[in-house]
Amino acid sequence: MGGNSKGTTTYPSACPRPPTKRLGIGYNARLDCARVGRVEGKETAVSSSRSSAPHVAVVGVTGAVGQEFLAVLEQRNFPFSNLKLLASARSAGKTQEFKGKTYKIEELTETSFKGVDVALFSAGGSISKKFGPIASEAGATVVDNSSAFRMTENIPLVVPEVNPEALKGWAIGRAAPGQGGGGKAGIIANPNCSTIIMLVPVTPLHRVAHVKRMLVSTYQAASGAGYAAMQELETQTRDVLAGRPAQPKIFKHQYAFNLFSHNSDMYPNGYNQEEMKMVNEAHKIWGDKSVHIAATCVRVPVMRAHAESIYLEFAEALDEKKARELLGKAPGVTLIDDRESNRFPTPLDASHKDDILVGRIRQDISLNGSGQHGLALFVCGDQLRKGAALNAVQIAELLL
Ligand code: 2RA
Repeated sequence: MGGNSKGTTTYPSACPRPPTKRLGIGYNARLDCARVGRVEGKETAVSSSRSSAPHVAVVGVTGAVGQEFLAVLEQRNFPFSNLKLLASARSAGKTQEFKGKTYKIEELTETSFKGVDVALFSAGGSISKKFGPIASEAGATVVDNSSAFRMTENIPLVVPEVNPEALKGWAIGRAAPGQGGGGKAGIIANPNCSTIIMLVPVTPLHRVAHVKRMLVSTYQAASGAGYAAMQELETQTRDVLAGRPAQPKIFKHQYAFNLFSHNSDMYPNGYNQEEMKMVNEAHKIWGDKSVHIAATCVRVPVMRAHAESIYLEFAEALDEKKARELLGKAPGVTLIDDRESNRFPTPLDASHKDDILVGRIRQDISLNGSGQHGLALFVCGDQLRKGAALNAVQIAELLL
């Protein structure tokens, strides 16, 4: 997809295949795909079917994802008539530049959402739990980046390239029922970063050959734990290089020159919360609990893009040539798969990019001669962009 700064939208060269019945999807893939843009270093504009541009609020604007929301809104030229920047009392009164204008950051309160059409939340689960329903009651459509509502029934959990049909009939703010419009409104959940980064490249393969089993290992960047974790990585790296002891504050372990099992809570089954998010969210997004999924999530000393090693077992034959062809035209995916020069995706390549980078596409040789079908991939995606802010803004674009 491409666009220009004059407010027109061009269609992507590669829209998703109309999904198969197996995924239970029946939607206008071409129309939905038109809303899912790629930045590719230039400003991408999205045309709107609304008569007036929405009043937008960003909740948690001083955080790492909050700042990325602003970058993405600006780069994609997201239409807005009014912009409200909300944060905790601590940040209220500070200023923020956006599109050449200076905005005053306001304290998030119960009256913050009067007149707001779309509210992008990234201020943690407890803030979302309290203020998400308040914003929605006030008439805003909420796109929530926390885990507060992801597994709640009737709350859509959406990756625009994967299940845009989950938003069929939804509308932004004042186009919602009770607001003079006929669309559905309320809270929409943005999936966990690791889930998004996994499903964008895996879904085009799933649609063709049906994933029976998926094993994934993540290599997760500091950004997933927020600004403080990014600072901790930098400070510890400097300290260790200067011969000073590393002082863990955010994480229990030394972060610089180390890696450790993901910092989320452990469950009695031996998996941590992040790992179970990948399983449960993938089942909800695909609308298919029969796919067997297991994850191992690891925090690595990388600043802002996650990597994942993904192993897929398919119901039907899918060779690496066909997989490369499918991924080469999948929206939101860039192939970097050059065996000759040993060039494959890296977190640095993926940083500040919209697409998920995919490479190391190879047949599972352990299944040779068994009649079973397996492929391995290595993917990298910017956790703050497609893993968080970009995906949320793309969701809002689907509703314009
Ligand atoms: C992480 N789950 O730990 C987070 C980001 N959403 O990387």
